[in-house]
Amino acid sequence: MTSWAGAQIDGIGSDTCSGSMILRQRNGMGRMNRNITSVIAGNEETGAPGGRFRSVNPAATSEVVAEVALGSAKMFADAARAARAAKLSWSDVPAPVRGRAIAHIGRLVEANAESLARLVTREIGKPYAEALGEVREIVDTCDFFLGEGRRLYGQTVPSEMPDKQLFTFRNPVGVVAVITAGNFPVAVPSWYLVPALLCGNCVVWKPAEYASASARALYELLVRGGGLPDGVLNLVLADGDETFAGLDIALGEGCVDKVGFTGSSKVGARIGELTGRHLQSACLELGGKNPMVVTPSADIDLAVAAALFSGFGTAGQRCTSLGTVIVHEDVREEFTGQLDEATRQAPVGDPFRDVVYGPMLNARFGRRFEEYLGRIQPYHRLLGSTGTGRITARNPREGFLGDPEAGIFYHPTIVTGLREEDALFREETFGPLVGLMGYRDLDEAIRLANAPGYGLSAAIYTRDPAEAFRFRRGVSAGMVSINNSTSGAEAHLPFGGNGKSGNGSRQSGIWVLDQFTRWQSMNWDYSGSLQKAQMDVAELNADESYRLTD
Ligand code: UN1
Repeated sequence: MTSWAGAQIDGIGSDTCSGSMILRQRNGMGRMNRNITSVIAGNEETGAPGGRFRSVNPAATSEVVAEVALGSAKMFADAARAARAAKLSWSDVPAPVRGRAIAHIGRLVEANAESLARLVTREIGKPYAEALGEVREIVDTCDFFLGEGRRLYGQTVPSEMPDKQLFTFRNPVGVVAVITAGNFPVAVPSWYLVPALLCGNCVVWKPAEYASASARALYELLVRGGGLPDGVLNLVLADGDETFAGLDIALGEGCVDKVGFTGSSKVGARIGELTGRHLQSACLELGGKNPMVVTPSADIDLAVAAALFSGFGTAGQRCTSLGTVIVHEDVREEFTGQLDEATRQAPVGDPFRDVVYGPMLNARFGRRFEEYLGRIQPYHRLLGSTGTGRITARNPREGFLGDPEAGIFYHPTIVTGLREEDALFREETFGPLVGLMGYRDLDEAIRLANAPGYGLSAAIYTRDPAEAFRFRRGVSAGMVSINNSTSGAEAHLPFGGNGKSGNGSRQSGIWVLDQFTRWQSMNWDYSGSLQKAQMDVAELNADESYRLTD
């Protein structure tokens, strides 16, 4: 078992790490760094066949959060083999005992909530309050699944013949490969890891490189809290190409039985293709271009608050972030004016202060967002800030909290005058940008809501129940909010998308159990004879010609 950290995770500014065997060094800022490695079958993989990656604080890029030793395709495949070797020992642990492991994990995460949230804020720049909420989501997930260990129900089913009984059982799938993004570096992974482990699977987890320290911290809490034997949970830090190649090898060897992936629609399609070749269906949680419809009966103040939170919270880097507001022409001017004002007033900056949002997740996301800003057309009108693009001393944001030059911060941008053919309308922009367009009747609003072809989350603001239900029925989204923002799903509802947002798989709550278990049916004949299904079945004589007479 590894001893990377004690039961308490180091928080910001802390320079102690009980029980640590990790190599440490100081950077120019005097802060303690962490050398982060993969862990396979309980062993730290200190080599870096995939190179080294520096995880920096995106709000203060001179601060190194972790030095990461990246693995290779071979390392990924080795991890899958280790998971396969541990498979029987974990699936043989009675489900209620696995449920207790989940209970302990939940308590340990709770006891480390603030340290973990601080680490998340330092590593990916999510405002601290949101990071605490993210950690809460892990605890909620554990609270939900700890009892599932005592359920994990199968059924007893009547047979069509006497002295024969039918049963169904949920079996673990075997080895689950989990590949996650870094915008929710600990909560979204827990949506996979917790139920996968509870169901009796062994896991290989490949988190985003730029969120390695947060991932490693969660790994420690899971392994220590759950008392997980070596090989049950394996952590592989690697880039996308090596991971893909490693997954290909592992699938080919029959070492991976299920893939869970959260990330872009483009990579999701590749993973779906690869798993399909191995006759598997991946659990895919992909991007979103999430619409919010504002009807004439809407409470405009509420709708503005929701658009601000879901459009710009997490710097627009949730898969559930608001993409386009579709506003009825009768209230368009009023809504636009208020959203512009609210966005101008919104505090942006240091994620440890009280801000609506902080920096981009890392430089890569800043660069990609700039490509989208390059799609702004002369006919668009931009609102919401004192500038567009990166916030700097020469391109300042009024009211910015902190030093914009220290990190990767972008102005919030509201784009009005959007057209249906615009890339900014059709594609996920994954940054602080919200589009705005008008509509005249609800059918048009629903058509526009579905037009980009995603289907993760959609919201409507209305006081008319008929409109709310027509919208629910008409939108393609897996998650619909009435008078609530597009983001902020609760941890025990089915979560997942359609179209470009996923392949219909659902995470969370009882629904995710179907991802991590396979149904097995059993029949038991104790009649002492060979009773043949469909043939040796008793017939009742029905008189179907009978009619009532007046
Ligand atoms: C994601 O961005 O991948 O509903 C998930 C929400 C969060 C989850 C977002 N609870 O916004």
